Amino acid sequence: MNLTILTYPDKRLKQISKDVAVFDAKLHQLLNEMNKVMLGSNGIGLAAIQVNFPLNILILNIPNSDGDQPPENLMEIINPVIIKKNGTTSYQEGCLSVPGFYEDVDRFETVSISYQDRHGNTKTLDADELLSIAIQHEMDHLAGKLFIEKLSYSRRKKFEKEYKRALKEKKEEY
Ligand code: Y12
Ligand code: CO
Repeated sequence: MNLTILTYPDKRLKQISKDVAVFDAKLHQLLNEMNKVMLGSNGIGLAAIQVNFPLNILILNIPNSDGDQPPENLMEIINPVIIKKNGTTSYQEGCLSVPGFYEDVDRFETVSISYQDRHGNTKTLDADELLSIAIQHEMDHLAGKLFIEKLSYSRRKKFEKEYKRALKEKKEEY
């Protein structure tokens, strides 16, 4: 399995992901490979659609206070559903599928989700702070949405201009 991260404006990122029905060795291999790609790219969260698997899977490894991401902090979240949400907050988000661009995005302050683990066991999780934001960011990917779609008209325009210029400069490097 050689996973590569899809980047904006790749249309495949717009696909709506489907629930995982089979919790087998193939799923475990995908989760393991996603973790390698995420950590290898300095990411803290990744949805399966970002590596072209339109399945309701997201992984997270929120860095601890030393900035480390030990394996025991890895969270594998399959078929998530938000069951409770509260408050509002704003955070400067980044995305491995939109490299080099960070913007403030409004989110719910806390969310509770129900999900399944890699063995199909159903669990619930109450999330706040960065974990809550990361879950909402990754769940948007599962719905085919990127964080840039939540920007105001003027910020989105600014993004498109800057991103296009960065892509052009990158092309000219080769
Ligand atoms: C809060 C907000 C957003 C999330 C979603 C997960 N986002 C990431 O993991 C983003 C990582 C990221 C890493 C990058 O690469 C490096 O820093 C080397 C990057 O690339 C550049 O900026 C060039 C962009 C994004 C969770 C919590
Ligand atoms: Co993202």
